[in-house]
Amino acid sequence: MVNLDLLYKPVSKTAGGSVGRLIVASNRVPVPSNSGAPAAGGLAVALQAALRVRGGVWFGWSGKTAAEAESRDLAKKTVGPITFAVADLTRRDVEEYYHGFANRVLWPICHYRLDLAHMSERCAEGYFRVNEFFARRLARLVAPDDVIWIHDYHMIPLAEALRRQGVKNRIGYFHHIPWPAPATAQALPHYERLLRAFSAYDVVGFQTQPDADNFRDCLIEAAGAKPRAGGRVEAYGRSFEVEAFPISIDPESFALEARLAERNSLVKRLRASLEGRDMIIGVDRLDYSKGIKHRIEAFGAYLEASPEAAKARVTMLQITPKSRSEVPEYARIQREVAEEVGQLNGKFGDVDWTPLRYINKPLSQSALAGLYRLAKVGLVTPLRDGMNLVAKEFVAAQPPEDPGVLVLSQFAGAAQELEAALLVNPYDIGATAAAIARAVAMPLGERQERWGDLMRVLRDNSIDHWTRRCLQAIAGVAEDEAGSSLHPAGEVVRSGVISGAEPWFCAQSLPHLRN
Ligand code: GDG
Repeated sequence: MVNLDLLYKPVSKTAGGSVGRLIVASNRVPVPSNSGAPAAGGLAVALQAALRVRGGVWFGWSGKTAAEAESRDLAKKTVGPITFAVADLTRRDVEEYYHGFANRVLWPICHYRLDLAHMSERCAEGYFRVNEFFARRLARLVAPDDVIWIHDYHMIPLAEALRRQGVKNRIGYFHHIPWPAPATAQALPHYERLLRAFSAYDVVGFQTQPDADNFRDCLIEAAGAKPRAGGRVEAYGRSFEVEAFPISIDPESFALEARLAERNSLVKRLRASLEGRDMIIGVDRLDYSKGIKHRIEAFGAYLEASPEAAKARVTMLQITPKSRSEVPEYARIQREVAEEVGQLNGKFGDVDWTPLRYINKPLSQSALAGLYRLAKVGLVTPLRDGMNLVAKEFVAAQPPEDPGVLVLSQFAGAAQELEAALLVNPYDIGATAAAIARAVAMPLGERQERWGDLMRVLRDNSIDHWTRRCLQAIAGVAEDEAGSSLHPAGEVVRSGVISGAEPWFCAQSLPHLRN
């Protein structure tokens, strides 16, 4: 078992020898419940471990609305060395910043779905306004030595807004979703304003190297940025690091959870109901980026092409908790997927066989781990995904003596690492159907070999490793000590003025952290 306290021991000390706290900011904050139930999900657990060791604050939106947000106090809860501090937003803020710009502009465009982007100047202004509001609230909590780590696309302008409040600390950002190539990214409203906002960070992290490269290309094309050694770029008068940090899970504890879940009553019920038939599993939030409709079509094509599969009554279980139902594009995909499920079952089903079992409610992580372990095939076929942790969880949950096979979209960030999966183009229904057939029929030896390779990747880059790498980079002590001492936090390269609130800031204007 990894000793998290050792992993997250502070990596930086200031000249005076004091050690800064960690401040995490994300759209949603896992404020512990009064029951004392632990945070669910690997990322929340890992961030809390880091916060526990250094002490610190987790800041974000409360998920609640209030008639007047500005005058309200932050709701705070302190558990040991961690303070959870959350702010309410007004209904208009939520509409414009969250549903409007974050979920109807940034999310679709970063997932290459320009056709689903809903441009609105009102929502764009709301997005920047709410980030200013967050910055005013957060700046009051920041002490000089603190290190700040901001998560995800809801909060891109937060560092820039903090700098305007005079915050000079080291600030890092992690983008959990893809960053598209310039030709697509240019469709973002306020494109250059967003790019400039990134330059207020000391480190900007992406899931994969192609994402980091895309981002760097955007800076070069739009701002004449200059790439420098050690992954640094100079843009908008500032030098900062752009790096790939592929997020992961804790494979050992997930494997343990899956083993223990064999005793879970839901898992037992499913096993009994399968009566020895092979099961294929899909687990996704109900989101158009996850490729659920294409996947159902591919399962249908597989059943069509493999009469033996229909005879063997191979069964697919698709677990799909609803998400963002207030956004019209999500309400539509909800209807469309339900219709596809009905059609498939109508076409292939029998009085004693429902080929596709479709569940809209969320299950416990333990049940999920146990279900992955029961499945012969994990079907993870997003049309585009920053990483996709389901792919990694499926691998970790497999029994080594009889592992299932991962069929993985080439457009998931996870495909960059999980090369031993069966990689597919999810738009190619025939090819995905063929990959399902190959996975179901794969001999034990090949399954074990592929699984061994996949597990090695997970063990080499666990969530703890990811957290430590990110924090070291943000603290500016990892690979590029010289670079960071040349350009400490807040330094303006060309003007030579060391201040986080210099004119370039004034010239323009984080299942789990988000839903
Ligand atoms: C974003 C990026 C990136 C799902 N259903 C249930 C449930 N889940 C859990 C899974 C997994 C998580 O939700 C989903 O994570 P993903 O990575 O697959 O996808 P997003 O939610 O889109 O996350 C993504 C991620 O951020 C991290 O950086 O990988 O690319 O889009 O952990 O297990 N958990 C429970 N019940 C469910 O029914 N308990």
